[in-house]
Amino acid sequence: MKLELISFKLCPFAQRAIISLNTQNLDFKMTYINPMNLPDWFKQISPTGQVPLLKVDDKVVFESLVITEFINEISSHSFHPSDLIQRANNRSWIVFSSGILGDLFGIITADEEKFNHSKSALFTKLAKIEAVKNKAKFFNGNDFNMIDAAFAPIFMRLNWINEFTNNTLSLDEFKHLSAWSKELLQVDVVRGSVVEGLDDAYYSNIEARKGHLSTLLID
Ligand SMILES: N[C@@H](CCC(=O)N[C@@H](CS)C(=O)NCC(=O)O)C(=O)O
Repeated sequence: MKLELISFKLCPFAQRAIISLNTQNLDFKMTYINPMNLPDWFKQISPTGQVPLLKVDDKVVFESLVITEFINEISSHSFHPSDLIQRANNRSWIVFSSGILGDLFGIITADEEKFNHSKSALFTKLAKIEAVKNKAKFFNGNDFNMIDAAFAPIFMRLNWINEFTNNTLSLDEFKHLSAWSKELLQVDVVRGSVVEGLDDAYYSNIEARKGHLSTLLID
């Protein structure tokens, strides 16, 4: 089976797929395209016009959560917990995590009023995860699971935003999330899931969006 993942360098949804492919040790070709100049071949094969897309031989799988489930299904072992209720619960929180990426988009792009709205929506969601997260290293314990791959791109961006500003989105009030974030950001497959210098590209992206967050940037 030939796998090719198509994405933009900055896409957090695709980053989940990269982390999952590498966690499961699957060979794949990575193809980055430019969001400002989408190639015609991409427009022809992408039903939504969005990335990530996983090409599997001559078929296309889209939607990051479907892609990560597919990656798990073709792997020799599952990186979901084996308990069925725990697994369903993990999947629920994985879907929930996509809403956080929506809040982050608002935080990066919006004027002050919408920024405050997105920040408050983000913190409401973070508080709900804090309430269910325990002291374990990762979400379920010592094993790095799909849910960890789903949340890692979020924590990476929160960490960057806190570094680039005066801790605008500090996780200090969330003890378990802070510890989980720290663990996730040290994992090799997480660190290796972005191209070199992506933090700088993220900074430039915040600047270029000219939203409220760009006024909070420090050098
Ligand atoms: N629900 C989709 C969301 C993917 C998504 O929003 N991708 C962004 C890039 S990070 C995109 O392609 N944006 C371009 C567009 O919406 O036209 C998924 O989970 O894969």
